[in-house]
Amino acid sequence: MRTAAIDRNYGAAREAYALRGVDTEEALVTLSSVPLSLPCWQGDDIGGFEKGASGAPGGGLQVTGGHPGKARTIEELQSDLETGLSLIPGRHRVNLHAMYGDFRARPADRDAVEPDHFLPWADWAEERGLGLDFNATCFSHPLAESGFTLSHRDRAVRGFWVEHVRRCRIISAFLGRRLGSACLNNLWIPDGSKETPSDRWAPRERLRESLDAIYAEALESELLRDSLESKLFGIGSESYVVGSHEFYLGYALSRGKMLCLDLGHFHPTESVADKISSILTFFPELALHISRGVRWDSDHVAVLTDELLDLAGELVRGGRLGRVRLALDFFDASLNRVAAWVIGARAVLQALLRALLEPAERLRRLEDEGDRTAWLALREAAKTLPWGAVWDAHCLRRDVPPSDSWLAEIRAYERRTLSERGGDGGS
Ligand code: RNT
Ligand code: ZN
Repeated sequence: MRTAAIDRNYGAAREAYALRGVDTEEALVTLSSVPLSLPCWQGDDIGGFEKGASGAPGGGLQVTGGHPGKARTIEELQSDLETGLSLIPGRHRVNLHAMYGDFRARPADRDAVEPDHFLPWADWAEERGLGLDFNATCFSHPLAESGFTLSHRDRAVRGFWVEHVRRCRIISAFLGRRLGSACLNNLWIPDGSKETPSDRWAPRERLRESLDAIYAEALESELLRDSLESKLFGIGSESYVVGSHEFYLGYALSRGKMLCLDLGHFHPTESVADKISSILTFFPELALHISRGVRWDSDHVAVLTDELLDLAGELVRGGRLGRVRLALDFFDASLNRVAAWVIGARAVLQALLRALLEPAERLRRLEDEGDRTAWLALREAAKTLPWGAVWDAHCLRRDVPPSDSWLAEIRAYERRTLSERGGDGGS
């Protein structure tokens, strides 16, 4: 669309919102300040760069599709991320996993990873003014094949994973310091079983001990934050997951850690949006993994669903946007992987924009007055307000293509770069 048309449409939209008591300019200032953390693992189907990596992540994580052009090296992944980031309005972050270090000169098993393995990422992020977040990789490894890691019955196996996660915190602290931006060190483990175990207690007791050993080191600071991600079930852990929501709720609250809620890690009809006000009543902050489960925790690319709108509304209405860390978590190999980042991130930003443009004050007043009829009428009317015109204007101001015109740049990148890599990553 022409710039002039976008300007014109925006002018009309601005007026339409003003009539409802909404300042679109203010909404755009807030929107511009929200960072999203992009999952590096969407770029290579959670393959990672370790020597001898099998290619399948395990731990119940399943990536489907074989679109050509998968990133095979750090440099390729960085180039893909740069392309994706250039098409998403705002300043964002990249979420790394321990398996994405540079192990070419100094191979290391998981219990030997060090900050040096992540220097190419730190240098790259520093040069581009990006923040980095980090995750321990407790899957895709022979010692995770039993389905248990930090709660494994064998002390030696537990010790291996404790050492891995302990080191991941050191790496996160390094990245946070180096970039001057708090690195979120998130922990998710696959531990669980296909059948209901006779003993649900012992693995949870062991997980608590392992976590206490990991967090014993007082590394947490303004530049390192720890979060723990629960799960309901996984492929191979259908009946029992050691790190359940209740487990981490108790652990995090008692230890001063942050919770991470993944949209795919609850019963399909359970609302994560509804949990936020309960959690933030007791916790200072909350981390979110924005994912889209289809029938199960399938990690589809985020799109503008009612669920996402509801979540964004909850964060914005409560004025709690500053207390959440938003990360995307999906992996889809059935489409252009760079486009997946762009589609997912733009959807999350659009959901936030729609929430920021809600006639919130009026709705709240009607609710307080108990006028349910007017409240519902206004809420429905607000859905038809021209938020798309505000979005397009935002894109132009932030120097990214509006609407779906960003796709042309992805296609050009695909022709120029991705096609050189061959089918299914060329390997
Ligand atoms: C798995 C969790 C976890 C992973 C990433 C790759 O169910 O959602 O966050 O997706 O660590
Ligand atoms: Zn997740």
